Amino acid sequence: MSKESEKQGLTRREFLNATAMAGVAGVSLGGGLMGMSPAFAAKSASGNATVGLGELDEYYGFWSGGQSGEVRILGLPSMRELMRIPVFNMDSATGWGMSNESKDVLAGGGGPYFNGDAHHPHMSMTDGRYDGKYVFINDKANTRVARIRCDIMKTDKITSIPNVSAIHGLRVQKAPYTKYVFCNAEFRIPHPNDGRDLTDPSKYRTMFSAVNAETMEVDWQVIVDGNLDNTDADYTGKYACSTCYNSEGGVTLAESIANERDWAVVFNIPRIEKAIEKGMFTTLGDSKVPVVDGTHGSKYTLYIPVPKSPHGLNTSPDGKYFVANGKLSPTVSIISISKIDDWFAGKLKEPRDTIVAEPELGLGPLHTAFDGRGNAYTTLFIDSQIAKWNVDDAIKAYQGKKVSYIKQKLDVHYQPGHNHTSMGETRDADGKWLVALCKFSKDRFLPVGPLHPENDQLIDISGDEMKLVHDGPTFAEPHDCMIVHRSKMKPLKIWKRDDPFFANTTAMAKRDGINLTTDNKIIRNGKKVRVYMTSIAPSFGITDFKVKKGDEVTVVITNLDMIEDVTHGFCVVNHGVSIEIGPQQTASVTFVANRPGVHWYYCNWFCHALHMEMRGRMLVEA
Ligand code: K7E
Ligand code: CUA
Repeated sequence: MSKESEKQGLTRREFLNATAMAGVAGVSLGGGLMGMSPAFAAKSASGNATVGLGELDEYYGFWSGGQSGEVRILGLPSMRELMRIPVFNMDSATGWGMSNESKDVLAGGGGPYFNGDAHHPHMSMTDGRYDGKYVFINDKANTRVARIRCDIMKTDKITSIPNVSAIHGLRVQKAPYTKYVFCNAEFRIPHPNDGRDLTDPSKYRTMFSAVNAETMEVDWQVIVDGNLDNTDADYTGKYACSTCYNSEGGVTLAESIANERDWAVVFNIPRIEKAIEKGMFTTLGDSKVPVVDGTHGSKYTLYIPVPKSPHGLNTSPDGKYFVANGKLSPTVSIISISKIDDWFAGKLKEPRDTIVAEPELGLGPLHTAFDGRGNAYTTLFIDSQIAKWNVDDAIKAYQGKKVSYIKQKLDVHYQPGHNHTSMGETRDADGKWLVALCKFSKDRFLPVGPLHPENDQLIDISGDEMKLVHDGPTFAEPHDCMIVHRSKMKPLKIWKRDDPFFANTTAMAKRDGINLTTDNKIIRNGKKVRVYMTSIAPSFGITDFKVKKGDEVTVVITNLDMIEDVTHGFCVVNHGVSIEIGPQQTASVTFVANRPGVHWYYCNWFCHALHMEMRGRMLVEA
């Protein structure tokens, strides 16, 4: 052990002690945390997971960026932020929303929109295990679903979901492979929403949608009662289950919370698929997506009454249970998946016969994560705690046996929403780390104005006791995250020349007779000018080009550098033009040259000692 790590170890112990003390004294953790060691020194309390300077993390964490519309990659356990992936937002650094390639992706989602509200990132799976291929994420704000390619860590598809409003809950089909991405639309609207039934909420409906993971088209939709919230899938491919509030069908708050119980709704995927195969579906308005009626009493769904306004829905990694989190009720409802089989086989009397336990955990249970050793970890929004409890013990207690199922309650920072365990939504749940995403940071960090950061906390769950090991601010508003072992990931270090991400641009070059890796040429076509150039540090293949005022200019750049991390940029001063061009990538941007004069363009990604000199002139004739 080096002097430095010894010192960090000591600070760690002091920190843990301070936390334990603060736990007794309520939740005023301030002083004890101020002196904690830097984030990169996060260390498991069992002493086996230090990430030293220059060492690589064991896990990739994918964080949703909430209202920022992006996805972030953190290394765990260090909690170092590694990358931001623009998805629904515009991004000045990478030119997302400016480059033609990103505009093509964004166009798939309708719009134009410049905002997103990204809550739930989830990776594609095979046999209930992460496959490292895609991450899918919802946009509640503009009713969209996006896909990120994990080899290049860029968004490659965005789909606008028809017939519904506000996609919230999102999860993937876990087995046999991710054929579908399941998406819950939250708000109820008239069907179709074309101006009819405006003031008749009894006609409003929402739907559960299955997006095809490869084509990103909506394969089918299911009409439901109530408002859909969160969702998860089982480990056989047969079921998805969604929490559902507002069984009343109300439009005001009071109307929506009148009933004592709402539902967890189970979708029978094979039955829905069979109905669609047989043509037993309708369509709505202009949409061609097959729609089946899964409202109360339908053979496609099962409505299980649970305490009102349930929120998170989580499948245990042994594949046995769906857990619906109570939110307004201090309980979670444990639903047996084999009893769902029994229900659909006609063997049960009441939908609630599928519930095998309803343990009381504390105030405001929102989301539950699992460690693969039979324990569950539930965020208590109101208590600002994580409750660790044992699933089997909770079931025994429900059967009347005298066992205490709560193992520990850990104070976390104010109002935790989601939590997530390492590999915890897969068969590989390894019970090492738990992240709590807290909505407030209050006085925890240097004040930065009325808008405060939020607070991510990392908890070591490898031992018998949960131990808080990291506490760090984060920008608006990570709803959720997902923790993937690095062995599952194979990101590229430089682009492949035939990458489909820029296939449209390559096709355009081909039509223009251009060889992208050798040619530096200007093609004119009336008022359209296409400037093809290469780049190799520290110069652009074309250092000046002339256009006329009002010309529509498309600049296409191919970065010939083969060296990892030598990214160039292309920025035209006073034109709102800025794009990223990674090694071996082709990227393009189109703009109107509407001001006569000399306009310099420059490389805005540091690439070379002569990076400042990597520039050229656009000469615009009056
Ligand atoms: Cu609980 Cu959108 Cu998953 Cu917020 S959701 S916390
Ligand atoms: Cu190229 Cu900086």
